[in-house]
Amino acid sequence: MSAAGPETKPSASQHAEARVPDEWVIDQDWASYTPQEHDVWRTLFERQARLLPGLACDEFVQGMRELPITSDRIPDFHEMNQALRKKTGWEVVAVPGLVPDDVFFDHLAHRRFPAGRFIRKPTELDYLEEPDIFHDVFGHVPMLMNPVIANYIQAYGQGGQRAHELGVLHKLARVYWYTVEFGLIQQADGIRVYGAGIASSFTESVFSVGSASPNRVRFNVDRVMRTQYRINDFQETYFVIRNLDELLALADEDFGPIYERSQNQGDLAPGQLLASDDVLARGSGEHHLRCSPKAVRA
Ligand code: HBI
Ligand code: FE
Repeated sequence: MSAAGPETKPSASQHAEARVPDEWVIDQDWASYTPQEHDVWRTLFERQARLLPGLACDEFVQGMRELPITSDRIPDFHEMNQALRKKTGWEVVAVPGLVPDDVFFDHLAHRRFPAGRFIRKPTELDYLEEPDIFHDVFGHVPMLMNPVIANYIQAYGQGGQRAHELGVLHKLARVYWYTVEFGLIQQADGIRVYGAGIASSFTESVFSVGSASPNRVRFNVDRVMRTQYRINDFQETYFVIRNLDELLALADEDFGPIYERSQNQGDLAPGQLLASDDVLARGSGEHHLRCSPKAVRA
């Protein structure tokens, strides 16, 4: 995902000077979670664990199985990180909420996944503005147990700084959005979820795979880079990869020429389809017709 020519993954030491101060990292302070907060975790975990068989991809299920994450309490990062470090060399660090882009990228480039330490309130189980511990841990960490996703997300962190300098960060962010957050994958038994934004959402996990409303289009990085996305409603279009190795290839690809090609092509609205799209399912669009206009991230 470098923009400056083919590049193998740099070792952490090559990035040592670029390290940002640690002030955005906070102590998880696991002991201070209240019984009510553990209850919210349990509620979310139990309903999602019931739902995901048949919806989540095999790699997600496998990652979850190998992690010491259970319904009965909010995970302790120290404990969870032992399993994660051993498997892919990643670790989770606690942050207060959304962190600035450069800090976010620096963490990812060093295989540290920034996770909210707070958990949503019982009154807002289905919608929240900032990523909380349920989204970040339940949604993202199982996939970070997979070596391919582990490399892909690190490459995204490495590509972020470069994309920022080139003024094309929004384009890279779309690729992250439509893969790491809202990606679908083709499996032998059907289309399945690998994106964390979907996997951690009770309503969207059903919608993304089962509803007739959204488009499901074969993933194509040029196409995705031009596509705006919805930040506070279900996606109108999901992009489907054939297998995780597709992301591995993407991580090694030079994004420079892709950014350049995309300059001459306009942005696409979230629900728009192109003649050149490999459409797996053309959506009816009914969900978004019924809703009032919602925010679209250009
Ligand atoms: N911070 N904690 C946190 N989590 C995110 O997912 C996140 C962030 N800061 C910036 C950011 N994401 C995105 O805007 C980047 O992908 C561009
Ligand atoms: Fe996320």
